[in-house]
Amino acid sequence: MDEKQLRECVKKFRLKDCKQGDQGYKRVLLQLFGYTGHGKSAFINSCMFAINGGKYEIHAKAEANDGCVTMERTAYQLTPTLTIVDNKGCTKLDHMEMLEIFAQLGNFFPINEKVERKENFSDYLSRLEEAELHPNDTDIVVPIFVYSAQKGLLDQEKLSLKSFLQTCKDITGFVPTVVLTFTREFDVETITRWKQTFEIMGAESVMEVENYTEKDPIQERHSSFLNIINYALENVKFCMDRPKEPKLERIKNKETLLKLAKAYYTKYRIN
Ligand SMILES: Nc1nc2c(ncn2[C@@H]2O[C@H](COP(=O)(O)OP(=O)(O)OP(=O)(O)O)[C@@H](O)[C@H]2O)c(=O)[nH]1
Ligand SMILES: [Mg+2]
Repeated sequence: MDEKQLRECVKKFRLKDCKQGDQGYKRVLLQLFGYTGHGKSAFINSCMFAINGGKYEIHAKAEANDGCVTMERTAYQLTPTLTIVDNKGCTKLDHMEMLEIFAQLGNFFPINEKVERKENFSDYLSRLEEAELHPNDTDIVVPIFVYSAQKGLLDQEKLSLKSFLQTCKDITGFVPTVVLTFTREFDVETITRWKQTFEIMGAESVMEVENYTEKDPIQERHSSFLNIINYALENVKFCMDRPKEPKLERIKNKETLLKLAKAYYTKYRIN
């Protein structure tokens, strides 16, 4: 598809047009996550530019990382059906930060609200319980892992990322798409090596982009962003071919999160 067709597909996508209808879902959330500074917010600005055209604008601001005691999920509507969600990046992507992401992917933590958190099991538990006051089971969450090609991965990190990506899949039903950023300065061989690295870790789709930035908003490369969004929507269409039970999925996810959190906090004896 050319750029115009891709844009049209993205803009026209509606859940009710899926084979079995919307099955109780109202919107698709593209939930971004990854390390701080790897280009999540720039990716959102780039997607908005690619969809809406016009002039490049900053919607999602780069935030200074303050040690992550305050977490925020910020939503940006791309189309009537599609919303992209930013989060504050991880510094180490350790178990604590992974638990936070799992809860975001399960849509247990609120959007557009600041959340003060403490690093202990009872706090995590009470935040999960609080989520039940306003249970949100009408979003399909599609995970997108943003990673900078300028960085490197140790073998130990590859191992933990592998099981991390698998759990992201267990929660959402989708293997996270890996969006490789900062790719301009690298040759095809390097990008191919990155793709293989992530494929070994279980990724099914690794897509490279050079985000638009304030310094470089000019040379148009909308298709690379539209392709990623369209790929996410194709995956949603595919999974919506099967009968879905949003409420049951939420219960199953809560059990998964509780099990993971309990195992983690017991191991480190943080109650
Ligand atoms: N050259 C280049 N610069 C980029 C790219 N993506 C992001 N940047 C720049 O890198 C810096 C960090 O990008 P952000 O989008 O703020 O990173 P983030 O992942 O949102 O970081 P946190 O909000 O801290 O988690 C900004 O100055 C961006 O303009 C890219 O693909 N290429
Ligand atoms: Mg950001």
